Amino acid sequence: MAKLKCILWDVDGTLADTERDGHRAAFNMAFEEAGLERRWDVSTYGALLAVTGGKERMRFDIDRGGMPDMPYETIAALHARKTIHYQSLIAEGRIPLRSGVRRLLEEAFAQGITLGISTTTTPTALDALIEHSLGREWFERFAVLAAGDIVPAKKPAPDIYLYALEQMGVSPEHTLALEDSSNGWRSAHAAGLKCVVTVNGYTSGHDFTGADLVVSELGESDGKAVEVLQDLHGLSAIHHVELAHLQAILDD
Ligand code: XBP
Ligand code: MG
Repeated sequence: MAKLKCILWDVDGTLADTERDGHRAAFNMAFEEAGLERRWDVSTYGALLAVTGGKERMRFDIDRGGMPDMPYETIAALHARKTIHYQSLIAEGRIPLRSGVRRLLEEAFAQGITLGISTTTTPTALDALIEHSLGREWFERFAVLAAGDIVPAKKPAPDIYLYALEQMGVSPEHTLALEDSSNGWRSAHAAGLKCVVTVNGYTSGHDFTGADLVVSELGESDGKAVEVLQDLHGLSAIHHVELAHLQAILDD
């Protein structure tokens, strides 16, 4: 019997390219509104993505002298405003799903594969993306929405994946993770999961040594062929990532 019973999806960078024009833009809006001079430009933000979690990212920037010091309560309040701005940007429909995401989600759902979310993002930011980019029916279709501060240690710690697995009652050997970053891949790997990585502009230079499959996109049958950047399972000639490929990776 096929091993694949569950797919756990990362959100930022995997479901959609939310970081540059979503999260980064929303942080800058919150900084401006609060009268702070700091702005995170595209390349600065790329470096800051080494730290997962928006509040943790701000603390990191403060500690390296990028922003004035402030107590946790101020960081949390600024971050709450950032999340509201992010929700508005998402509601405007500015950030589409990445290619192949809806196709694979729908095919897996139709085949009875358990689907879940495993992300460091704030739950209300995740809700906005589900509502406006995926569709409200997906609130019911995901078996678990594991997000944000629900676990104390964010990615690359395995905690959010372990939490999602426990909530769904599924074992790692029956589950595949979909990620876009090295922190995400390390988190999934540390939780004992096989992992397919779809890179983006911020993560294409990351180290994914040991990841099962690294591709430029999930892709579509009628689109251009995806670039296979790393492959451990004889999938180097694929045109786009299909459910059968994910099944083959788990069975291998
Ligand atoms: C995503 C993150 C998040 C977002 C911002 O990582 O690191 O911090 O950048 O979200 P991953 P919040 O895709 O690995 O989950 O500001 O809501 O924390
Ligand atoms: Mg990600």
